[in-house]
Amino acid sequence: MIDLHYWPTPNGHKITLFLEEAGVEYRIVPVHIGAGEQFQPDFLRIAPNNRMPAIVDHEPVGGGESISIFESGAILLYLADKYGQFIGTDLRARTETVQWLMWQMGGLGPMLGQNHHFNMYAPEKIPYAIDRYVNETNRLYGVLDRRLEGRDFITGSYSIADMASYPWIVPYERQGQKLEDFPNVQRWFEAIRARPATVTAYAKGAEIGGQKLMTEEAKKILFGQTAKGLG
Ligand SMILES: N[C@@H](CCC(=O)N[C@@H](CS)C(=O)NCC(=O)O)C(=O)O
Repeated sequence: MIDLHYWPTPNGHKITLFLEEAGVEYRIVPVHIGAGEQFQPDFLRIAPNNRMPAIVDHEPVGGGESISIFESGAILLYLADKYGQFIGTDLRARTETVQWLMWQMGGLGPMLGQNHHFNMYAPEKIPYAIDRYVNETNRLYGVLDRRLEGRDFITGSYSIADMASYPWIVPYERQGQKLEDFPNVQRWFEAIRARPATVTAYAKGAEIGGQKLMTEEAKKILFGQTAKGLG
């Protein structure tokens, strides 16, 4: 049994996409990040970066104590290795999956996250910051579109690289992008959206909390953090 510490955001959805595809038994432990639950000591013990998702695997391969993991890319790799699915098996194919997973973790996720921040949440509209991240989003969509030319999925067959990337494309309108400008991304997006596991993963997310409007209280918690804690 796997405990998934989760809130329905793009990084959270990555993990339910995997668990639903693989048919793994898991239990969702909600971490209401807008209410500050990511600062609970029990959660910080498994996720010291005060960010979800995190998992605890109570039945690791080979037995022994439970293993806890934070960082969605590390979780996807762990699960892909454990269940032997959604990752290339020979050296070249595995390296390709890992490289595109890291592209999502180091580029697509952080840049689109800043796009959301400056477009939707920043108290002042700073044109330089908005342009910077909308343009970078556009560039990254272009990279993904070229990669998907002649391929059904990022590495050929459906993998953890797709599961990491898809949830970040879901809010494409809020990111100032049009899918028609990226026909390969559009085809890929529709194909993943129609997968039964994707439908179930997002339905479970909606049951937990959905994408509620960000309250002023939540903004203070999420955007006022320093090394000393909340500002
Ligand atoms: N690099 C991390 C990022 C996770 C992340 O940013 N999670 C956000 C929600 S999408 C969060 O938990 N935020 C809580 C906070 O900002 O305090 C990962 O991929 O797991």
